[in-house]
Amino acid sequence: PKAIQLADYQAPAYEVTDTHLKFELNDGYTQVHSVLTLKQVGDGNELVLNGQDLELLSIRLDGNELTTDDYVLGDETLTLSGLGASHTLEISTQIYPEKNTALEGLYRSGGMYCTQCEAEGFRRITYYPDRPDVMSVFTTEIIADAEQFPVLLSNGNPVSEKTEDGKKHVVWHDPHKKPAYLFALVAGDLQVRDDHFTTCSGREVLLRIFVEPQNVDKTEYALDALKRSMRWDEEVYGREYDLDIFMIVAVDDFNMGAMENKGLNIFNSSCVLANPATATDAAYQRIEAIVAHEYFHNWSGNRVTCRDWFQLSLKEGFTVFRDACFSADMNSSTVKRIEDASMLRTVQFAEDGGPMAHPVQPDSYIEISNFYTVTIYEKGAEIVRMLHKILGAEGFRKGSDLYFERHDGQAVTINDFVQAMEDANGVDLSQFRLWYKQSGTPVVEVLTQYDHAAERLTINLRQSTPDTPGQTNKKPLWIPVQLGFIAHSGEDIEVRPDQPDFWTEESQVLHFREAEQTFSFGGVIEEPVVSLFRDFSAPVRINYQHSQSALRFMLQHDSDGFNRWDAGQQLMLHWIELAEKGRFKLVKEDIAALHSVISDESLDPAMVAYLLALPSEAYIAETRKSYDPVAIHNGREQVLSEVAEALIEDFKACYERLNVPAEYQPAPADMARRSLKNLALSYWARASSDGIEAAKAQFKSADNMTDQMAALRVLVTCADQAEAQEALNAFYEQWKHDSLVVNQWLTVQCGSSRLGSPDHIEKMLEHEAFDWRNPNKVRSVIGAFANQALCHFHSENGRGYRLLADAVIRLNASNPQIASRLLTPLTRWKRLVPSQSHLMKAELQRIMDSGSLSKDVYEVVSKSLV
Ligand code: BAL
Ligand code: ZN
Repeated sequence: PKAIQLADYQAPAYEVTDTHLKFELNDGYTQVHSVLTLKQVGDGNELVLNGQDLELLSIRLDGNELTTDDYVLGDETLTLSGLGASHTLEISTQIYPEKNTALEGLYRSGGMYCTQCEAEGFRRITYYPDRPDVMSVFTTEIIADAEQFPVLLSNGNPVSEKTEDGKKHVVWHDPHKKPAYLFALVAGDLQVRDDHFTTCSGREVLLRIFVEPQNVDKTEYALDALKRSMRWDEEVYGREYDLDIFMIVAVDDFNMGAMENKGLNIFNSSCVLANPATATDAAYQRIEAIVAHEYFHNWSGNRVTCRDWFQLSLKEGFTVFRDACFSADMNSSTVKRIEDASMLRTVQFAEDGGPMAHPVQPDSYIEISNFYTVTIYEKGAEIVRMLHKILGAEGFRKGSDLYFERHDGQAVTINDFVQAMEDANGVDLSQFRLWYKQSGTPVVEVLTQYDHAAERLTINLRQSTPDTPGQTNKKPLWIPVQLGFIAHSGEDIEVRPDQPDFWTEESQVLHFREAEQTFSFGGVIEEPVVSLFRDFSAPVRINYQHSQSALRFMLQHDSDGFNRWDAGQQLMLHWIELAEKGRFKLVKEDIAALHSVISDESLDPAMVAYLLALPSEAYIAETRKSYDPVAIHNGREQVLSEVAEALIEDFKACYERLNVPAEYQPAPADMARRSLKNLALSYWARASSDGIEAAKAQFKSADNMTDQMAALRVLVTCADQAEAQEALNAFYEQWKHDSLVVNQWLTVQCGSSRLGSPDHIEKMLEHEAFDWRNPNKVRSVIGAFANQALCHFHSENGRGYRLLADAVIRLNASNPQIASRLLTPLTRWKRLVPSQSHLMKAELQRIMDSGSLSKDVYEVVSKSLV
């Protein structure tokens, strides 16, 4: 397969001003008739249409039927040459949604039809210029059996509806120009929950969530989150919704989390359905964030879209930043920041240091589906966040206003976004643009020196970015360093650099812009603890050795919640390293620091839960140049047990204090209480049989999934094997009718470092609840195993790797996107200890040799083997 290059971008010769689609959904096959109004807008008289797995029935140009002499039909294109200024092109194709297991284009999920067109799914529906810079006004007619498919949906507003001879016909019209990737169609026997929203200018919008009948009682929270998102986007960005109707549909078989199709968002049911009995607090928070994310795309993605797929982060990075700020406003902003930064440091740093490392604006790809990555999304969001820090809230808003005003209705580039920020604020962001072009995680080395006599502190900063595939000799970046000085009293003292040009008072940010810079600060009357990169102000690795006592001090006193948490993480990383060397003993100062955190009732309980949680095995691995996953697991387990034993009375008391009867509410304060309660339970149960009994009691009596699942996880982790299995069996009996709950049940065991052995995984692949066609099931079993049950996945005999490779080979044929995503853990082979590394590489090679690979899998495997 050939790589596509950003440098080869050419504007289209023709635009499609209007697109009329007619879908006839029949049992076993679907016919699609399109009428495209073409207008020449660029150089050339050639029109290239994309098409994949289509049966071409007929093609007419300006009413005349064309023969095979009139066009060139390639493997994945249909080309017409010698065209004039304007034409009408009519095409009929036949497709087979029932056989579509890739879940791209039009497919069947259970009893319904649905679509997924981003990035290049529309070409599996009909021949079309399937590229985001071709924006068209769509009218869609759907014809289907009235009894089986009473609900027929597409983008925009409904125009007409009738039933004739047992067939239902509906027409939808979307007045807003859009690229084909935002097209959507749904047909099914669905129930709807309705609500209304009055926009800031007083327009009434009908809000509708369509679900299968058994799920109507799981729609309230998403609707509520939608209304909050709509209001927030008006208040924070001045963005109003622009159609009379906004629809969400829940679908069980879905490759992604959700999709922002204009006016008709389609969601993976796991990212939208919730009620207290079946969804955990984490699921509620995920739903709130994803509903907001998809809604925010209406402006950042749909009204202003991407010129080409190299610009994917234009909409994704910006929209992730927007949804993160929304979630921060709805909940605890510090906790949200900890969660996001922790994920970035674990997953994105690993990607950025591996064979698939790519810039936030890549310059080439083989399969664009492989680039829906944490780099494009989360690192992209961090870049937007840095702009926000550099420009300030007001300056950033001026920039976003200009961006939306200037580019509404256009398909644009990342550079257009930065240009709007630049023009609105009169700043030069040329150097800042490098963040989009250079891959790899920058490393910042920090040296501090305090001169007591001169009352002066100096900070020396040096930056470098490691080589990554295809990139060497990187230039210095503009790195915002949010900074604080903490006095012995625990209070912050004023930060006043001698170089005011490099300092923004509003955000307390130092602008670090050269390979090496030294900043000095006068009037510092005592040696402070230096709190660097507060709020995780830049996505970099920091090399700065705080002493153990400084870390304990920060854990108790840093006014910046993120750094307070991070200080604890650094302490714990050190403990785990010592434990791996057989030299760990929790000292009384550590116990005192943890005790002061757990007993501080003035703190947000959700924050306390994070402060007391050890770094994940995946993050620990990410901090090492080379790692032994089993040693990490054992070291971490030892530290967990010592902490549990040392603070057993604290954990017990904390659990008992917070385990109060209360009606379940998915509200921030209640979620925070449950998170600390369940963390305390997990430590208590590790250290005592009373804790296990408390978990059993909670498992039996819980009236909400957060508490029930937390108790089950504790039993799976700490109870003896028979008791753990008994709880799992009881849980399955209780919930086997609910597929989303069953997924959680699969995850808790397949991701368990106790139960998730290769034998167990193979058993679960044969279980009645498992289904290879459903991506959520695959993720719950194989994804959980390979990403969470690390000591089993990395078993010495290589069986874990073999199991994953077998799954990838199997899915390569049916669902390449999922196959390629599952592969990620195997791409890390170079960082593992040699004994594991060569076993992993051998499995990658076996995949490579296994026969006809999809572009998706080929790209990841071939780049990983280099
Ligand atoms: N655009 C694909 C799904 C999402 O990022 O919203
Ligand atoms: Zn998105």
